[in-house]
Amino acid sequence: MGPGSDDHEGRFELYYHPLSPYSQKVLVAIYEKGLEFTPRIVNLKSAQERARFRELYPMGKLPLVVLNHGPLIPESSIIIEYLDGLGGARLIPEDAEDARRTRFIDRFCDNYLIDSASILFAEGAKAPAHQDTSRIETAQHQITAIYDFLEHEVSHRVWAAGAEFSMADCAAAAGLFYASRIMSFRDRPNLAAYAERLATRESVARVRAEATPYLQALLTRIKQLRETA
Ligand SMILES: N[C@@H](CCC(=O)N[C@@H](CS)C(=O)NCC(=O)O)C(=O)O
Repeated sequence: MGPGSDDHEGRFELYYHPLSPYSQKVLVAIYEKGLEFTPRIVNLKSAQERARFRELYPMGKLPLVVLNHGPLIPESSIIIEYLDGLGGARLIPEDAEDARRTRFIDRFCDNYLIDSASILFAEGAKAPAHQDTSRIETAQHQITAIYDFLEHEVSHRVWAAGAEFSMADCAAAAGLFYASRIMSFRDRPNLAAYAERLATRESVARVRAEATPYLQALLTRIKQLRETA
């Protein structure tokens, strides 16, 4: 199961990049469900690829699902809702209250964790003289608040939104992959244990293993740029 080269009825294309956190969130969902898909890696740093991708989807945001003879499906959470309809273990529970909690933690991880971690990562890639300190401080405060919130949530749950792995964990895994490299979980034992459960989950481990060569290449490039700055 997983990436394949032949398009056929029912298979969807996924435009993504292994380093993009929102792409990672959707890949975790796909691997959880064991769905077949046709991978289309897009490097948005290439002006040519970015322009070509914007012709397909004017917002130019990854990930994007494209169906055979069907509509475009952008937005990671909406993609996961779509994937839930295809079968496999549910990532958005049927029970209304469980679904509400799952969607809330998913939004929370997207809007605050992933976005703040992305800001810290982007600022960290700049030479110190070019870093925006107030942007960094705001993102650090957000991540501190998120860590505290998650520490409480996973003190009484195995997964972020309940007993079963859900869309909330897909989003948390993507955010924590980056945030934990920049800010430690210091004095938050429940969050540290949850992060360890995520890291050993097959779907998450696979997504991270696929991202690792890209991450290493990026870190090497950042180091070289900073040395020559
Ligand atoms: N709300 C969107 C966010 C997607 C997003 O921001 N993707 C990033 C990559 S992780 C992107 O495409 N950035 C390129 C850009 O903003 O130009 C989702 O959940 O899919």
